[in-house]
Amino acid sequence: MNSRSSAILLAGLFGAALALPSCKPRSEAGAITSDAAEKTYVAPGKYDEFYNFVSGGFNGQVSVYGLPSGRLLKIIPVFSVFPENGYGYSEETKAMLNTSNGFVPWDDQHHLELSQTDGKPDGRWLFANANNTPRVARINLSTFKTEEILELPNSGGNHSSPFCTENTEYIVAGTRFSIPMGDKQDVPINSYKKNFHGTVSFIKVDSLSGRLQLAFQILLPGVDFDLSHAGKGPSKDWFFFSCYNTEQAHTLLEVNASQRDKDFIMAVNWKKAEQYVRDHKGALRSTPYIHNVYTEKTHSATSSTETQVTILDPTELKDFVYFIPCPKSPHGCDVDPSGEYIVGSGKLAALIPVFSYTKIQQAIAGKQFDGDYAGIPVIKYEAALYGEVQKPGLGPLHTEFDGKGNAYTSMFVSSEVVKWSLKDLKVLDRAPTYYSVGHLCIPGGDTKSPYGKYLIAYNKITKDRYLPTGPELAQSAQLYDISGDKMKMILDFPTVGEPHYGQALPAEIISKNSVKYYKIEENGNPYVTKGEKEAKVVREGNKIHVYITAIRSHFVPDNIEGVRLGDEVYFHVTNLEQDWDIPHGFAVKGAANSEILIMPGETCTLKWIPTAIGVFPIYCTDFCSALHQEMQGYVRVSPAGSNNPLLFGTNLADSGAVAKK
Ligand code: RUQ
Ligand code: CUA
Repeated sequence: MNSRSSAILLAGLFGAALALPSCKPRSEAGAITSDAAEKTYVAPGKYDEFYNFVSGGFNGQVSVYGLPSGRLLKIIPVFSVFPENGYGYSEETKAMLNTSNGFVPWDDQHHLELSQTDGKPDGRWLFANANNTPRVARINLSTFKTEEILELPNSGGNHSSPFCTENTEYIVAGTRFSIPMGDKQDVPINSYKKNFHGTVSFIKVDSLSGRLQLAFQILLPGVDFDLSHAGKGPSKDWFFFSCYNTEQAHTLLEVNASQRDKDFIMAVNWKKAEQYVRDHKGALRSTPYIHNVYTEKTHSATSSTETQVTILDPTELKDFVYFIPCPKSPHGCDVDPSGEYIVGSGKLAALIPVFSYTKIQQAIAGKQFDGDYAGIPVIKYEAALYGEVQKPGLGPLHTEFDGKGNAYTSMFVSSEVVKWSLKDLKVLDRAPTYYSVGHLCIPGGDTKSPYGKYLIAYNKITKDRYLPTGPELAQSAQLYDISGDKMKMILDFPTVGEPHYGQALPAEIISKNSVKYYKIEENGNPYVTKGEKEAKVVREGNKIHVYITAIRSHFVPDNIEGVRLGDEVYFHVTNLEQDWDIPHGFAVKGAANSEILIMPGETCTLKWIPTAIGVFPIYCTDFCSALHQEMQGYVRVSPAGSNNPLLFGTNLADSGAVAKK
């Protein structure tokens, strides 16, 4: 069989899992153990042991589950607007979704990484990638809010992201799609080989504030960068990226990007790259990209435009980028807790190659190269290889580690998790998944210190696992107890969006720092109202600013008159509560906007452009007290030329609104 027909065959096999229900493992009944309920039951009022952060895929959000119960605790809006709390709809948060393409209300969120100190999750931040419009986000884990989104220039999509170095010095991003860049962008698609390039970006994370800054990009040949992980311990100065389409195909990649026997894992010495940047060896390229930052000082976000990026060219600057051949379109690129082993998972490969960091260093020192690829040295496969896991299963995708010398690889095509030993690369156990597993997560499973008690499989196909819900079924995760020799499935739980990667850590690392409310005296929002006496309505031309307060169970003011057709009304709602778990909501009838949900001590603004004359109800959307249904009021809208004066108040006269000034 030539390599082309074997590629087609394997591609067919890969696709077959989608087409046939036959991927259903036979031993389904035996897959669940009798003590499963006991192991996953978290009694009412008791807390889960772990937080599990799971990417939302095409919903653009991050969801938070408790483990082992699988209970959904929260959806954190990140790259998509979220009417549930007004993210992307309120004036304070709209700026978070600005990009150089304008306001982008959605993205495709695949991977998450917890910030680390000395290679362990420290519970400070969670980073998220956007695969569509290339961006990375930082979520603050004391508030569970997205605090920062940085766009990536010179990039056609960002998949191999946002993995971090062991002290969160950098997070990375890589182009999934190579594209023409710079001043030559309007080119024929079939000039791919000549004109298309990829980049990987290193984003510096400020160790105190978490602030992101695009430190440098590495200019690379036009291939597809897929996944990545940083080294650790001895390999901590290196970053490893998987790449496919080294064929440089631009059409029917299914066939045309499966031609070569091996694609690459790319090894980058980021310490050396950092030194090159310090020595001004990079080229400054002008390119606009947007940086959005949210601060709790003002409870609002601002956008700024960055204009320059430093580009390092590894065909000119030597000894910091190398390619390592890796069989058949590698996807996962995972580094074991010791930092010695780098596991590449070729989607179409019938084995799993494990590379040795020590051997890679020896190969570089001894110049054991197999020529170069687009000017970048290619290390000899055998020179970098520690060994191969033979016959692991079909369609290996991702590997996590338990910290006890074992690795766990997901097998998409054969729908199973395969446990193998890092020492002798022998397969130790297999457990079926339902069905077609993508990523895996062991709490801390990509760090120096995994908490190797549970493994979660995030599956692509649900089929018959839950009650049918029409053509679209719930997405699915499965929880395994991996504390013994054999993996035991103990829970199925549906997830929202499409789960790709997840991260988990012991709950107390985060729960002890959780913010309960914001101090009203520290609220620096320019439109804050710190007490009911300060509530007011101000006209500035056709803009009406309503400084309105919310506290159980009324608004001040709750009757407003004098608004005219043609006005823009801004309701700046301050929640005066100083107590945990008492948000108030705010909505106006007919507003082309979502409601907003205002946390205690916070100010949020809803913009409303009335489209008709009449009296419009306003009300609280969150059932906050016994008299929540009474938490309401009215805004009167008069014709454009009306002389009705601005009147506002709450309970000041029985005739309704009363002028304050
Ligand atoms: S993906 S299922 Cu990380 Cu986007 Cu592998
Ligand atoms: Cu405030 Cu309901």
